[in-house]
Formats: sequence, structure tokens, C-alpha cells
Amino acid sequence: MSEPAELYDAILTGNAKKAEEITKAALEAKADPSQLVQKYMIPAMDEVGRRFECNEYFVPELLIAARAMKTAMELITPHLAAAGTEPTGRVIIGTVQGDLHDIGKNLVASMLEGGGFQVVDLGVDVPAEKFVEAIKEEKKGAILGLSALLTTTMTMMKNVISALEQAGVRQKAKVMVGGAPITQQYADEIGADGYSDNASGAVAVARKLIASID
Ligand code: B12
Repeated sequence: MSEPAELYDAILTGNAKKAEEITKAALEAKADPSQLVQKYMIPAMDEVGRRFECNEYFVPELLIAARAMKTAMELITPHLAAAGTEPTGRVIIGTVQGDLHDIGKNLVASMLEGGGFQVVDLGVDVPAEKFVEAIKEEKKGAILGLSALLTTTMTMMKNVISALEQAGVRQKAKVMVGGAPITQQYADEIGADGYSDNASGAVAVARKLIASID
């Protein structure tokens, strides 16, 4: 019988089948889904990043680790979503143009759903205009969640905010930003309305922002 702690190794070594087995068993044994994410899965991806940085891992290892993470997340996400709660508000989320990283964004989306938000996920490599169109379609205002994992793509966040301004819909969107290279200072610099460096913090920020939408 696999222990939940083995999920860390399954993701680190990119063993999707094992990650699936352990996650299924842990959920059946009523393990806390958010604990599985916080205690084993995110630390495993952090270690993958560390190994990549010191040339112990290369892109293929990143890909198979990401696949194992995704497999486990797909099983966990339905358990994070709170059943039967009134929607707290709407969040449109996506990874900015040029950036294909979506594990953190997906995690934030799942936690927001778990926190009662309706989430519209625009996916990865999303051009600024697509975010603007999505905001235009909102009857009332909404939160816009932008994710970026690369120092070369984080500048796109500023472009999205400028595009919202140019389209005259900046006041309809509360912009929340995040991703490994993003800091509170950067969020302030580009005029974002909120920032968090983790998924549960993102829910707290979203709750605050939604209260300020009129
Ligand atoms: C997995 C991974 C990949 C996978 C992505 C698979 C996928 N489907 O996402 C693949 C293999 C595709 C990949 C590709 C590349 N990658 Co990569 N990748 C990673 C890695 C190892 C982990 C990222 C991850 O999933 N972390 C786990 C999640 C849970 O954490 P997170 O994303 O940070 O999200 C959390 C918070 O940031 C926050 N958050 C995230 N989004 C949002 C949004 C909002 C609104 C809020 C509030 C919060 C929030 O909450 C999340 C949950 O806690 C990182 C290393 C690292 N430590 O970050 C490198 C890393 C990001 N990659 C890097 C690089 C260089 C690349 C490539 C350029 C490599 C190459 N030579 O091809 C390509 C770029 C492709 C592209 N155009 O996007 C560098 C970036 C360096 C830099 N300074 O820009 C990193 C940092 C690795 C390194 N140390 O060098 N990568």
C-alpha cells in the first residue's frame, strides 16, 4: 500500500501511473486534498525546478514531472471544488502570451473554484486582446487572473493592463497577478490590483477584490 508521501517521489521522477495510484488511494482513504497538493506535490515541482537549475534535470524531465503532476491534479480538482455553494464571483484566468506553463495557473483555478468562484480558464499563451474580449463579455466586472513563469513573458502582464485601458474596460477588471518571477513590487509597478505567491493566498486576494467591484 502506497503512502501519500510517495506522491512526492512519483512526481519528482515523472511516474504518472504511480502518482495516479497514490492519489486515488489517498483520496479513497479521505486524505485532505489540499494537504496532498501543499505537502507533496508543490514541493516536488519545486525540487524539479531546483534540479533543472543545476543541470541535473533537462526539459524532458520537466515534461514528465509536469505530466505526473497534472495526472494527480485531475483527480484532486473535483475534491477541491466546494459542493453546492453560491458562486462568490467570476474570475477569468490565463497564462500570458508566449508562456506555456499552466500547472500553477491550474492550481489557482482549482482553489478558486473550491473557494466558490466561477472560473473561466482561457488556457496558456493568451494574447492581451483575448483577455480584453473576455472582460468585455462580462455583464458586471470580474477578476482577471494573469499567470507568468518566465522573466521574458512577465512583461506581457503590463501589456494586458494597457490593452484594458485602451479598450476602456480597465474599471471592469480587477487584475490579480502571480507566477514564480512575480513579486508584490512588480505587481505594484505595473498597476495590478492584487498579487499572491500561492494558490490559497490567491483565493484570499480574490475575495478582497470581488468585494470592491461595483
Ligand atoms: C514544469 C516546468 C516547465 C514545463 C511546464 C509544463 C506545464 N504544463 O506547465 C515545461 C517543460 C513545458 C517548461 C518549459 C519551459 N521552461 Co519551465 N519550468 C517548469 C518548472 C520546473 C516548474 C513550474 C511549476 O509548474 N511549478 C509548480 C507550480 C505549482 O508553481 P507556480 O507555477 O510557481 O505557481 C504557484 C505560484 O507562482 C502562484 N501562481 C501561479 N500563477 C498564478 C496566477 C495568479 C493570478 C496568482 C494570484 C498566483 C499564481 O500560485 C501557484 C500555486 O502555488 C519551473 C521551475 C520553478 N521552480 O518554477 C521551470 C521554469 C519556470 N522554466 C524555465 C524555463 C527556462 C523554461 C523554458 C524556456 C525551457 C526551454 N529551454 O525550453 C521553456 C519555456 C516554454 C514556454 N514558452 O513557456 C525557467 C524560467 C527562467 C526564467 N527566469 O524565466 C524555470 C524557472 C526553471 C529554471 N529554474 O530555470 N517548463
